[in-house]
Amino acid sequence: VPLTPKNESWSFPSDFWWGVAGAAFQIEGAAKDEGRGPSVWDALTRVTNHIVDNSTADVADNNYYMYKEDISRLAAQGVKIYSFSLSWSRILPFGRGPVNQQAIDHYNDLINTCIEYGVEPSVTLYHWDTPLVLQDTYGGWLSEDIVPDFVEYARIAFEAFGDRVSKWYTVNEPIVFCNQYPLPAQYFKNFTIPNKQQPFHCGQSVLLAHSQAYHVGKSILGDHSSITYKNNGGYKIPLTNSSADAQAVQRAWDFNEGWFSDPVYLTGDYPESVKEYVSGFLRDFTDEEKQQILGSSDFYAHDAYTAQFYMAPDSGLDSCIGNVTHPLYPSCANTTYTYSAEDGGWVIGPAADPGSPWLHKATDWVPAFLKYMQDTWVTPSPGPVKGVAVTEFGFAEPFEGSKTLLQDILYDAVRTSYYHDYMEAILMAIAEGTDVVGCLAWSFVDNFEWQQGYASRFGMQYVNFSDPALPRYYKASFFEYINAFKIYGSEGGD
Ligand code: PNW
Repeated sequence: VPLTPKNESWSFPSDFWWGVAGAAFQIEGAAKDEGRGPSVWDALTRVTNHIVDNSTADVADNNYYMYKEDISRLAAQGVKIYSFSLSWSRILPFGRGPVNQQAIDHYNDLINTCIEYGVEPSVTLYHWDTPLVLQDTYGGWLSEDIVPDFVEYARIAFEAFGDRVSKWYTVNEPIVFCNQYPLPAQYFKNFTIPNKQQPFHCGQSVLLAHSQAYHVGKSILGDHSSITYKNNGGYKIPLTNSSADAQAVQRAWDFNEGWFSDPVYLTGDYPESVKEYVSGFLRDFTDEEKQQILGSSDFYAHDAYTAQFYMAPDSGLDSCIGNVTHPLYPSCANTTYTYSAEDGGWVIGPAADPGSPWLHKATDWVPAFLKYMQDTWVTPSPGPVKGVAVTEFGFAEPFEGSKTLLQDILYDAVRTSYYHDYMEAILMAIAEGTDVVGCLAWSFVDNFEWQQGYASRFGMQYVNFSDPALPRYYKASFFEYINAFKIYGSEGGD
């Protein structure tokens, strides 16, 4: 049989951008070095049993010192974009006030190293590591006092790095870090806001801070830049075709994505269902604020890992809102989470590592998911929004942590098939007319996976955390990901 090198109906558009992502707290280490101040996550790693393996990120991947090696290993594979986050408490150890020049020097060198190696640097300003002092002083994101502090931090970063960085993200997944409120009881000051209201106060501060930072960024960077924030959540599938389940799905979109996307892309304000829920405890946005929020994004960025089934709970559609059973659940919505291999005629694939029960290999759903985001927030937006980007996607190989042979660890068959199928799904979506503009794989190395510590691994490179040298090794999934662009990209194979 003659070889057909690729599916002829699929290809990445020539301006499709792609790369890999990581985040400061999860990889940097050097927690007390070169003037870095503590963040809330340094504190959370000291709360007994808050992290499953009671580990800290004091060293993590030691990327603060190994960034040159890390960047060269990405360049060696032909990776186009390296997306990383800045540590706010490294740049501003007290959250505001004096700038730590060593941090600016560090990130300058990191960015310059990327450019030397032909890798485009891309920056997220905030990936969950609030300077601890701001949490203690006014409750972090629970208070609107954070807005001017965040905007000033953003201005400092745009001015320092904006000449070399053109793709910026203000905040990573407000759905996740806002639903982490309330933080562990008694640990931080009690700010007297009832638990179920806290996520919405956080979300309000986020929308104000993001949108103001967006406008400051545009005025500094100009129009060649793009700035957005990263939303998060799975594709939502009704468990049955009942109207109650359809309503539950809509509520879930509203209380997850719509909570942040409707204001930014559609109306300047929350979805009606959210407005109704928060009325009485959250102030309304002013008209000027709505104007500032609407249109504060250049493309739709979504961390689109997975899909979930939703159904109407017996206890009523509002019963799950604000019910945070696990701080990393993105959703306070009215959902019952089912993940049988087959349900309602729809398939959701194997679960990831037991430490990440929210994550299933639901790649069959990706074309519908991407089209949903385009049809719901991109196309109807009054402003110019350049398509949908998958700014994180990845998988925790089941039981990878219990493997002992390096050769078995590096053969990450489930993660590899996840990337294989996911890249096909993106190509299919593009062929069907969805404007998918780029993607970033999570993550380029094993790292500190928040409450899972080092017990859950998302890396396309293995890191041996018991060796002080922290050696990196490419896993099979890394090659699988790269191959998609060699086969279907405009740059050709090699
Ligand atoms: C992302 N969910 O979080 C984060 O941005 C990363 O820092 C993290 O390491 C990565 O995913 C893997 O967990 C998510 O419940 C948290 O759907 C929760 C969900 C998705 C992503």
